[in-house]
Amino acid sequence: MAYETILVEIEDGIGIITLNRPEVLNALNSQVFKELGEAVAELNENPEVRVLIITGGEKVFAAGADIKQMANSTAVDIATRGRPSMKTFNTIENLPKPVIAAIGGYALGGGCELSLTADVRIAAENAQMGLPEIKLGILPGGGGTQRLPRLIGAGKAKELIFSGDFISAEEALQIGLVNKVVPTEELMNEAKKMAKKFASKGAVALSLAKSCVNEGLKMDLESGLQYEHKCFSILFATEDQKEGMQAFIEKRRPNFQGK
Ligand code: DAK
Repeated sequence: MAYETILVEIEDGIGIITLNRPEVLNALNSQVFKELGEAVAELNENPEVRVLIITGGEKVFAAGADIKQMANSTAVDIATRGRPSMKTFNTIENLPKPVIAAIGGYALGGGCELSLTADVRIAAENAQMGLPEIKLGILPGGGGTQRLPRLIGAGKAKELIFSGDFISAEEALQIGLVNKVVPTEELMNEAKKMAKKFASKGAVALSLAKSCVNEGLKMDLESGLQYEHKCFSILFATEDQKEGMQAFIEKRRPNFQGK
């Protein structure tokens, strides 16, 4: 499919989506949300693609939702037209394939919230992250008040949300907002390296492991453990489980087929 606001490539089983509105620091307008949702769904359908990377390249991830597009919206507009963007974020979060956000430069507001929908965040040394919505008289409405405290705890999340401050990649690492910080020019190589490591594993096990963590976070411990046990049992009906354990016994690398 042809897109105007994003670039989509497939490289060695990795689907790479690059936000592409550099003139406005990759601000997320309704077209970006729409195209992003479509691209993610398309890559999900493609059996060749085992892991996704979402990035804006080394210079800027995304400086948030498009303020110029949002400025004159009414409450009714937001309540009704905001749904496709929420849907895109939810689709990414619940995608059965691992998603890595590769963050260079600004990841602010909706940009930061987009990165929160990924499973893993890799930040370049030049990354600056934050939720500056409060400075615009609004609050983080793309999941920031919900996903951020679940990731880094309520206290730190409230500090970021109430102040609107930007934090450096190192600070983001310290508070657990990102998984690792890498030299800026190495951002995509590092993201691809991690993606390849994930891609070499069994797709069904990856998908169910992701589901266990995501769904488990919504449950009490006992229910989560029950859910995990069901998913664990299901994996014993896969060829990948047989292959993984046989490969261990035969002292060779497993060749997972995602079946
Ligand atoms: N929207 C529109 N344009 C933006 C933009 C944005 N978020 N960020 C930057 N730009 C544009 C600038 O207007 C400028 O365009 P021209 O003036 O050249 O036409 C160009 O990008 C370059 O920006 P600057 O000249 O400002 O560049 P600087 O290096 O001086 O400053 C900056 C960089 C990132 C510090 C600054 O641009 C900035 O503060 N940007 C705004 C950051 C921000 O407040 N972001 C939060 C936006 S609110 C939802 C989903 C998501 C959301 C809400 C609901 N639902 C699911 C319902 C999200 C809301 C938000 O993100």
